[in-house]
Amino acid sequence: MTERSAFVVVANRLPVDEVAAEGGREWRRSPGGLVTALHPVLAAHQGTWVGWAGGTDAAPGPFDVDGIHLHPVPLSGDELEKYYEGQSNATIWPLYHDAVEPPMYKRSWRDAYRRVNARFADAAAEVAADGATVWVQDYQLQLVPAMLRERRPDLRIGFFLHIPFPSIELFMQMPQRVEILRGLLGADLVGFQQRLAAQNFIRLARHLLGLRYVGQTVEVDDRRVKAGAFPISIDTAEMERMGADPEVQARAKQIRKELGDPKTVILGVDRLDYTKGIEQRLKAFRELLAEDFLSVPDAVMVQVATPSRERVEHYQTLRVKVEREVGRINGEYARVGVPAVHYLHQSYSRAELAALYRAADVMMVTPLRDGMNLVAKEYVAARGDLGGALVLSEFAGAASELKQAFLCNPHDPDGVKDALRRAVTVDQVEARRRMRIMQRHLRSHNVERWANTFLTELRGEA
Ligand code: GDG
Repeated sequence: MTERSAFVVVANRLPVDEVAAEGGREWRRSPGGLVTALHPVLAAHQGTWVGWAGGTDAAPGPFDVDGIHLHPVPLSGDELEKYYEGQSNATIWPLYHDAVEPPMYKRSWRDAYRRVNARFADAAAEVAADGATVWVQDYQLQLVPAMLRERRPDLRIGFFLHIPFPSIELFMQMPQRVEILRGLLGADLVGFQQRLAAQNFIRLARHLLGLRYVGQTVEVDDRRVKAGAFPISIDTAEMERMGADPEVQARAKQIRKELGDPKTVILGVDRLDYTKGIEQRLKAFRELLAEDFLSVPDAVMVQVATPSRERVEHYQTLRVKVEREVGRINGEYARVGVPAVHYLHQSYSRAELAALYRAADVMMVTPLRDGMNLVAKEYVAARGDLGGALVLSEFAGAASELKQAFLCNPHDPDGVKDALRRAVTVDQVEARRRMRIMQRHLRSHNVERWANTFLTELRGEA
């Protein structure tokens, strides 16, 4: 029988990657804030992480990495297409991001989502010890809390949504709306990035199911379900260390040199996703070039667009649109040997990202809607030199905390241009002042605090 744990994390992916090693392949912990934050809690409780290991061959049996038990859940090729690419990423993802692309609804996707969520709930029920705390993560697994409660009423169940939670009007589109809401209400504590999202959820419970609520607590079947805002963060100390690393700094210098030592380097780093506002920022850059406010080679833009969800149609269309815009800008404004936009549809190491952050005079984070946006926080933390300026969309969760950024409405092209103009021309004293305040905030509000706050509240110790 599997060893049972007092603390269990359930997430779509396991926090490990399979890498080539001497004598075959082995599992390594993947970099990422969530696993960094949860590792100490998992290690202290002989905790287990339940998730998909990647791949659609038979899943490996349970194994340990760095003191954490990993419990793989298998997915078939058909399930990957319907549960993950379909219901999770072509229905729920666009709907929860204000339907900036139209959500697609399919019965077979919903069926697969239900089937896979039940499998995750079975696995969690199997590995959780009596009275264990189980923390379910994100939009792929919204049915798991209720399914798990049905199997194991003794558990303390938390759920955290990493993406926005939409208004009632939008949520009501979803054919599976009652099932999803009931799924989430299976938890004792439902966490969101923003207060507004928690409010949307509570009001929805009244609107759709007629449930009573007092403050942030909904009453359902003689139980109380609490909703709250728990804005996620980064491992600030780690990003500060990376930014201060002499090798990273040397690489940052080299990057600037390779770019032709321009006066102004403008940077974007995102998964290639239609919520991230990549086209909007390219357009702002193009118009400032057209107006001669910026000119090549004095100013160049670097856009890292990490490949993402490449089999989902909206992502294929987006790629074509972004690449067309990059081509247009370079066609009009590049010189031989000096592109205006350096477009990189590739993945990079964390150290290379840190070097890019250190090399950038202006970081543009312009999502149309984003739960939080960790790139904005990473950029600030990497700038121990107090250099650089952050342009940030009001529609990113991060905007509620990073108030000293140059905030803009990404739906308003003049607003984006204005923020970029101000970030490019800000005087040093003012720029350093803004950076310093944001860094102070991130030092106290790091991902460890996020996890502790959520878990303290979940265990009723708050
Ligand atoms: C979801 C929500 C919320 C990017 N390219 C590379 C790379 N990255 C890293 C970044 C950052 C992370 O990926 C992206 O996090 P974001 O928060 O910016 O965005 P999502 O992926 O959409 O995340 C979001 C988040 O969940 C957490 O709750 O903030 O709102 O949408 O850490 O640095 N990392 C590496 N190579 C790359 O090329 N190594």
